Amino acid sequence: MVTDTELVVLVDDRGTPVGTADKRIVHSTETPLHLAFSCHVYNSDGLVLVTRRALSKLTWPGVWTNSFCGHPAPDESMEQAIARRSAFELGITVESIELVLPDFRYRAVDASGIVENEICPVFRAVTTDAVAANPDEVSEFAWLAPDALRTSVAAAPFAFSPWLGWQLQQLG
Ligand SMILES: [Mn+2]
Repeated sequence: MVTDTELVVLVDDRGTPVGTADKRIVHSTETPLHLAFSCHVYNSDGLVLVTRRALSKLTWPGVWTNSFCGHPAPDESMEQAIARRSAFELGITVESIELVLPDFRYRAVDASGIVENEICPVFRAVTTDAVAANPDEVSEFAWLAPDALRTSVAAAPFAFSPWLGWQLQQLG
């Protein structure tokens, strides 16, 4: 029996959990709506961390995006999922976790036709740690002034994940 299956939480239009699915097969050309989060990490200089998704990832390989994302497991809080993914993807601990876009939801199709379809509250957090990126998740990273990131995404939205562009628009 497989015991390391990573489950995602399927939700209805109101965000109510309606079941679970294996993360490895839930993302397809007909991905059902499920629960996720995005996190934007800042350092003590006020710079924001952007990351380039590993080329081995199923969805949006090689695309620059916000610091990290993830899917809370059933019975896992958002804060617990954020702590788990920040350690796993970036080797950092985050503090001062703040919910900044509670109602963010998006559907997007990547270059290979794979769909993301998530209710995806957006958080900001702070770290004082040096990033030690997990190469299975993140191939490169950079710390940017928030204004520089906004300018870059506005000028060349195709060079970034679609959800990052929409999140920055909604954050105003
Ligand atoms: Mn997803």
